[in-house]
Amino acid sequence: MAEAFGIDRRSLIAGATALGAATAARGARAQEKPVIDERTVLIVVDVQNDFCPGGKLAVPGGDEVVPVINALAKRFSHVVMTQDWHPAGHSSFASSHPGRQPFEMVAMPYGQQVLWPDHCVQGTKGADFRPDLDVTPVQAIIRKGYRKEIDSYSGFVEADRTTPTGLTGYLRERGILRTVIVGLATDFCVNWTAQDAARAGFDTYVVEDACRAIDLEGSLAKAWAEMAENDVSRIKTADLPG
Ligand code: VGL
Ligand code: ZN
Repeated sequence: MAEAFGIDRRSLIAGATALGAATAARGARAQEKPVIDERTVLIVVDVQNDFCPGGKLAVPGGDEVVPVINALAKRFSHVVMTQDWHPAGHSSFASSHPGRQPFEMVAMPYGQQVLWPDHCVQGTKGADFRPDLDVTPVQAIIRKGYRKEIDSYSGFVEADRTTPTGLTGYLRERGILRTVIVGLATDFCVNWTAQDAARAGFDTYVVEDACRAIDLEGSLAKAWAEMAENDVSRIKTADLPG
């Protein structure tokens, strides 16, 4: 029933969009499938060594997204990547909180924070993009999580929910209306990046087979539910035009 309602609402708002709004406004529902044109950007989230098998915060199957993303990126004229980029001793690391273990929660001034194993430390191999990831088509790399006291899952706004990374302005200046989001991890950085993209007014799509999840205690199902509630469309690579 919820799905039937979702489709209904989507087509209603798609109709309203066709009638008027030239720019994607908050609340404007993305169409079922995106076009890939001069106003569409591919955002590749955190495809870094530490999030792949053998890395410090390995996402199961994380490396499997690489060939999928390499093929996809060739079809976009705008490609941006995000890079998790923490200083040593970052406040999201369990090692910075005596007596605490990775994957426990801790209260930060900006809210609840998962504590992670040390990962993506600036200048280390773990923070590098996967060597087989084709970075040739990439026009901009947005680094995030570089402030010691604030984490940033999102490529748009840090975890305090107020500090912008500059990505919204960059995409707006380039005339972007649609974002297609892929990478690691579905339930954390992809999720937050996608919700913020939609909130910023971009029609937003997450390509599920070009993502992999950490899935901590149901976080993946929760992430998909939150994304759906916040106007993020879930698609597959096969839904994209060739
Ligand atoms: C991420 C946890 C910590 C991610 C980054 O890229 O999803 N997850 N830092
Ligand atoms: Zn991180």
